[in-house]
Amino acid sequence: MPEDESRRGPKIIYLGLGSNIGDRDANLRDAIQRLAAADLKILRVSPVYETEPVDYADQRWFLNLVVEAQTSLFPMMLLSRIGRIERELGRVRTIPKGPRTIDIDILLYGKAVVRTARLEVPHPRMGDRRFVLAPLADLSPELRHPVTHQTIRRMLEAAPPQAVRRLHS
Ligand code: GSY
Repeated sequence: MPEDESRRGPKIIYLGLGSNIGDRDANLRDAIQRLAAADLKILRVSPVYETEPVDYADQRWFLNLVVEAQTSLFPMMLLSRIGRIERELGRVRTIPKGPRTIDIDILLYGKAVVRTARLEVPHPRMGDRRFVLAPLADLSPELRHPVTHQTIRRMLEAAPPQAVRRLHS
């Protein structure tokens, strides 16, 4: 992949959203509304899943979904936008990997590979997370990971066990 993949024209991106504090469903909807902008067009939203917490088990189950969007924002600008929306929605980082009103992760940014101290894309842990892969596979099962070239369907089949339950479309 050319180094400047992230710089040529609008890109299709996939964002993973999660919430496990307060009205989880309302938090997700609020975040999607705030993400939508002239430079970030929401294309599709996956079904919502209720998912067992990973990493830090002693917390409420999450609601997770994946958004497909088209954006002209460069990756670091997208990261800043996301950070602003997380703050607006009252996200406070207390326990690392712990409860949060909203979490928005950049999963994929076109076919770009970004490796900086602040941002890694594709998301480095997406292959271990059914809470990401299940909703992503609902949207784009044949999409390929830009580094491993595995399809999302195959990544989901190979992912470690985690309870995830689809709630509604
Ligand atoms: O990285 C996203 C925040 N997060 C989640 C999540 O969104 N869903 C589940 N099921 N577990 C999680 N652990 C963390 S950290």
